[in-house]
Amino acid sequence: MASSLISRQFVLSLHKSSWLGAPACRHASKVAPKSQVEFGYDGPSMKTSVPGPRSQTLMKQLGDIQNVGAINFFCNYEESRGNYLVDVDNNRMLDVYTQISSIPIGYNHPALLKLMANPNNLSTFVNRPALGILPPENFPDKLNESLLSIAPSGMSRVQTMSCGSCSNENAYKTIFIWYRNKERGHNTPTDEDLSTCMINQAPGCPDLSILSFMGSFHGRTMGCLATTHSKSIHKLDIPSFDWPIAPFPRLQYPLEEFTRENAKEEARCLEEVEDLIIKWRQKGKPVAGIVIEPIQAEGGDNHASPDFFRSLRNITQKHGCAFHVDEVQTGGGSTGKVWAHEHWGMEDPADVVSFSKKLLTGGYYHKDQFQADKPYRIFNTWMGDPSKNLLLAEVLNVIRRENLLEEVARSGNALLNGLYELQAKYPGLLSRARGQGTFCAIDACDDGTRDSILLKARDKGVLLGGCGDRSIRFRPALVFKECHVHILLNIFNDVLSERK
Ligand code: PSZ
Repeated sequence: MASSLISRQFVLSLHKSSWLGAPACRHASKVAPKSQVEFGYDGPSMKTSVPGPRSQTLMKQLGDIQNVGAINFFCNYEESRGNYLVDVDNNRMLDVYTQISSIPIGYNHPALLKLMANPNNLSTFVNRPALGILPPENFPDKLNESLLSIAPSGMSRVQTMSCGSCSNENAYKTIFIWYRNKERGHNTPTDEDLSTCMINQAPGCPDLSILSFMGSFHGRTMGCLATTHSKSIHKLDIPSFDWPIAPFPRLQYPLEEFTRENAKEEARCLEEVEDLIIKWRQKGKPVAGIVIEPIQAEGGDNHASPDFFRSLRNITQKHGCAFHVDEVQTGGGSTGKVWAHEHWGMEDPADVVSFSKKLLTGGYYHKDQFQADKPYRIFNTWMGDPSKNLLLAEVLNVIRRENLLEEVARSGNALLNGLYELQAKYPGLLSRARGQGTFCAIDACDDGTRDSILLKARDKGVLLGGCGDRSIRFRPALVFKECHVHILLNIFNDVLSERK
């Protein structure tokens, strides 16, 4: 059976993975220190350029069925381990992009394989329930063990969903329901509300809005898309809402050299937020909520200071809008904390926090008052997937057992320092190194250079992602250790030195 084969291979790899094979120091990077016992491989291994011949054949085959324009290559998930993704041409790449930032503890983690092999868990994987009507007996316990054990400050309620967009979409609906009940002073709709909503008219379908930020990404479903402003290709030809869009701060780097300018830039954006709230109220489309990513990810890894977020939170309270923090990409540990908003140091950081990706299940936490007032108002067939909660509970055990958040802080520090060194060494090529934990990025001089660096790095065995106009982003799993940082930096340096 596939899974017993995998476990046997793990046992073998446990014996031979002491980093003896780590590449020697070539640049910024130090000799890779010995890792703790690792269940993965000891470095990239490339047999073909990527995509290789087998991937190309499969691409043609799938091309007869779907659009394959976005496919990079086909993967061999059975052979992938830890930080290494193996493709169908037997290329083994250090994965610093992790399925668009969504693999928490690497590929084929032994703890997760063990969980899958436990007969007591089989029924959870085989029988997918319609959670909103027929949940399994262990559902409350599993929620307590998984999502509620990491609930953001001030929140003890969570609604699971299937993906990030679905989570945001339903979180917006929750916010609108809360806002209208607040306006009414009670939660009983009028007959007019009930009849007008059936024909998409006010007052049943009120003209409320969600304020979002330029450069943000909150998903591609129609409500979410109205708050997504990262790339025009996402939005082209799709009808949308006339909702307010505020500027997101554009910080200058290095931060310590531009303290005054950056503070001024953040104050400008905050002022614009308040102006927009007032303007949209006057237009008759009050802002029911503000949605923001703690670090704008798809939009180019744009950061703002804790002060900015604290002030924004105060603005939402002053104007009676909900504050929705979208942690779909930042949540799950890669910033060095489970939630990026923890870096703001607030007791009451948000009203709603959405998640997906590294948390395996989608969903959102919310304050008690955001609980939908009637059944079936927030509802769909699956409402999440209990098998993902089971996996998540074990992922959280591994994170605690292996102190992975400390590890992320350590690797993140090594990664960011390495990026500082590389941008000093290649000033015409790289700039604006930035990050929190291993959630790091650096800018190339233009988009063409960025794209070619990404492809060259891939052919040398390192998978990276792009974001924004010309940023390179680093999104490793939480098991990415300092030794992996050095492998990454050495290869990245090789790519850059060839361009010089
Ligand atoms: O191109 C795409 O559709 C992509 S590439 C990366 C994402 C989507 N990220 C998803 C995402 C996110 O980063 C944030 C901050 N919020 C919401 C979403 C939507 O999540 P999914 O893709 O699960 O619907």
